Amino acid sequence: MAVTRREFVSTTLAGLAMLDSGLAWADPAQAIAPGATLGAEDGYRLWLRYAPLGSQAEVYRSAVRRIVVEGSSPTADVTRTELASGMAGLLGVAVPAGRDGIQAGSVVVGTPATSSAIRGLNLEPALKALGPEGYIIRSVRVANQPVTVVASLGEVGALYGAFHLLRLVQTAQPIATLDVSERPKVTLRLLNHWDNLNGTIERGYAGRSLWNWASLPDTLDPRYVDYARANASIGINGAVVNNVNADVRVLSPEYLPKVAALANVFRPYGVKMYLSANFAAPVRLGGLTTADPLDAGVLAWWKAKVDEIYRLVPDFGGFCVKANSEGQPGPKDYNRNHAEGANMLAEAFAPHGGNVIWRAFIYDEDVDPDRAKRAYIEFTKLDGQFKPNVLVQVKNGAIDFMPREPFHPLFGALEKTPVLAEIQGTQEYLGQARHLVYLGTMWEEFFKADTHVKGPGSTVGRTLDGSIHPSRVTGIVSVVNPGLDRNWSGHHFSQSNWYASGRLAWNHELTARAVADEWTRMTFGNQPATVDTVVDMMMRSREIFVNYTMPIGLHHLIGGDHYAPMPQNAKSQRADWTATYYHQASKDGIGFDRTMRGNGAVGQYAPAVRDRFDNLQTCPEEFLLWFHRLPWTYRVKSGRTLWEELIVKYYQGATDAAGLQTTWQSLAGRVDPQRHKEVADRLVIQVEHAAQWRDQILTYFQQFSGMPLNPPAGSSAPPVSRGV
Ligand code: GCW
Repeated sequence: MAVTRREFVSTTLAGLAMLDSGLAWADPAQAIAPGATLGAEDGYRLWLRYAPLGSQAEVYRSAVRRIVVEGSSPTADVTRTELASGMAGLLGVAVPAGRDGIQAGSVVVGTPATSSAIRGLNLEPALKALGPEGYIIRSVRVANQPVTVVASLGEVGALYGAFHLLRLVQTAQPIATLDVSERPKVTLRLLNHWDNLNGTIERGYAGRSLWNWASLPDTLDPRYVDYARANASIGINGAVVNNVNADVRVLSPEYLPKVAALANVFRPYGVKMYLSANFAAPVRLGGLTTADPLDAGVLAWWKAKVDEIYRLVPDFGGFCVKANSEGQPGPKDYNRNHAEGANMLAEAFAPHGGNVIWRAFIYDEDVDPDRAKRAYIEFTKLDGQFKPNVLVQVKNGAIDFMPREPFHPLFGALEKTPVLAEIQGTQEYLGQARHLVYLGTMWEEFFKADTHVKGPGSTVGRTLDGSIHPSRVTGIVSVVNPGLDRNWSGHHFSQSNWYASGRLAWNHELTARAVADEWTRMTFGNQPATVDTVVDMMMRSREIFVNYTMPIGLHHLIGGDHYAPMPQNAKSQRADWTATYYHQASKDGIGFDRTMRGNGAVGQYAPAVRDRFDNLQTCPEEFLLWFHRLPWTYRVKSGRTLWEELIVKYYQGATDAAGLQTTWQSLAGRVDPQRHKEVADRLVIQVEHAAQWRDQILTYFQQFSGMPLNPPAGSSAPPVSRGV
C-alpha cells in the first residue's frame, strides 16, 4: 500500500534523498499534510500527526529556525528528516535542515562523537550517567547564538531526544528554557506481535498482519518505516515480530532473509529484531529425531541456527519462547525442566550477546488444581538455575490479562533471575477493538502495586527496573496488535494503548493521566476543552469496563472469543478454560477461596500482601471474589449485600458506558468528522454490549442468589438481552 506524502510525512527514502541533496522542504504544502486540522483524518498518522499549531505556532518559530544534525548515519538521517518535517508541519513554515550551519534558533542534535558543538558543551559526564539511550535537551548558547541542544551518548538516544522535543511542541509546552534529562528505567522495551506467517493475527483486532511475508524481502511496504518511527517516538527498542505460538518456518533459510530485510528497516530507529522460536524446530525444521535440550546434536543445531541468524541480522535481539504451554512443545516433552530448556538456547546465544526470553505463561494441570498458582510454583523452584542471558517474561497477572487482576506473585519473588513484565495492549479481554478502554490506568495500578518483597515500597515497577533485585537486563514487554487497518489499531482509542505501553515502559512512574494527556494532545489537538473531555473519558474507561463485565474480583466470565459474556461456560477441553471454574457460583455463594483457609494462593505473596488479601477486612473490594468465596448476603463496605453490590456495579458500568457515548457526542465539531464518526460508531456497539453484559451476567447469577434483581433506584428495568 503506497502512502503519499500528503497523507503522512514519512521518512521514506525519497525524503532522505531530498535532504541529502541539500533540499529543504521548499514548499511545505508539498511535504506536509494539509493545514485544516478539522479536515477528515483517518488515524493513519497515529500520534505523529504534526498538525499545524495555528496561532500557537508563533512562539516556537524563533526557537526552531533550522535543524542541524551532524553525521550521516542512517539514524542521524532519519532524525534530521523527522525533525524537519515534524516542525514544518507543526509550525506551518519550512524548517531547513542540514548537517551544519548553526545559527540563532537552531535545534542541534547529536552525540559527542558526531557533533563538535555538543563536544564543546562538556556534557559527557552527564550523558554517561544517562547511558546510550538517555538524552539531554537544553537551551544553551553555541558560538554565542541561542540554540536548543539535543544530546546523547548514542545516536538512538539523540533520536529519542528529538522525538521528545517534537512532543513538547506537539503538546504546546514551552521550549524556551529547556533543561531535560531522561533515561529509560528499563533496558528492554519490547513489543510482542502475535502475527502468524499466513497474515492472520492471534487476538488481533485491527486487520491482517503488517508483515507481508510473501513480498519480503524485495518489497518494503512504507508502513514498515512508519511502524518503526512510531515505536522510536515512544522509546520501544525491540519487536518480536511473530506469534509465540510459533511457526518453525520463520527460522528457515526462506524466511530469515525476509526477517533481515525488516530488521534493516527497523535498525535506524533503534528497534531490534527478535523472533519467537518453536522449541521443536530441530525436529520440525531440522529433521532431527529429538529436540531434547540435553542432546548434543540438538544444541549443535540451535548453535548453527543462531549463528545463521546473526550472519543476516548482526544485532539480533534474541528469541521469545512459549514452551509447554497451551500445546506448544518444550523441554518437559523430554522430562527436562524449563531451566534446562532455556539454558540450552541461551548457550547458543551467549557468543552473540543475545537473550532468551522464556515465558512464564505456563499452567500445567498436574502442578496444582488452581491455575493461578502454577507458574509461581514451577519458577520459584528454578530461581538461580537459569543462565545469565535467560530472562523470564511474566504476564501482569497470574491468570491471563483479565480486566482486573492482582499482580502476579512472581514479581519480586525471583531474586536471581531477570524478570520482564508482559502487559497486553490488544484489549483481548477488554473489549478488543470495539470498546473504548484506555489501559494506562490498569498499568499504573500494576506498576505501583506494592509487592513488599523488600519491605514497603517494593512496587512491581521497582522489581522490574532492578531497584529491588539488581539485574543486568530489565524490561517491559507489551503484546500489541497493530495491523493493516488504516488506523493501525482498529479503534482510534486503542492507539493510546500502544502509545502508553511504550511511554510506561520508558518510565513506569509516569502517571496514566500524564500519558493520556500527551496522547490526546498529539492525537486530537491542544484545544483545552477537547483535551479535558477526552482525558477524562480515558481515565474512567477501564473502570467502567470492569464494572459492566467483571467487577469485585470476578474473572474469566467469557467463552472462547474472550469478548462476550458466557458465565455459564462450563465445558471446555480444560476446566481452567471455563467460566464456572473461576466464579463457582452456587446457592451458597460465589467466588474462589484463595485464602490461607482455602487453597492458600495468597501465600505466594510476601507476608504483608498475603495478610492484606487474606483478611476480609483488608482485602481491597476490587479483588474480593478473586480471593474470597462469600455468601450472596455478605455485607460489603457500602452496607449492601454482595448481590446488591453486584447489581449496582453492573448498572453503574452500563450507565457510564452510555455516558461515554454522550460525552463523545459533545465533541462533534471539535474532533475531525471522520474520526469522530468512527469512534461514535464503536460507542454504539459498546453501549449495547455493556447492557448485554449486565443483563446476561445478572440474570445468570440470579438463579443462584435467588434474590430479586431490582435495578438500582433511577435505573430502568433490564431489557431482555440478545447475545453479544
Ligand atoms: O491469552 C491467551 C490467549 C492466547 C495466547 C496465550 C499466550 C498467543 O488467549 O491466544 O496465545 O494467551 O499468551 O500465549
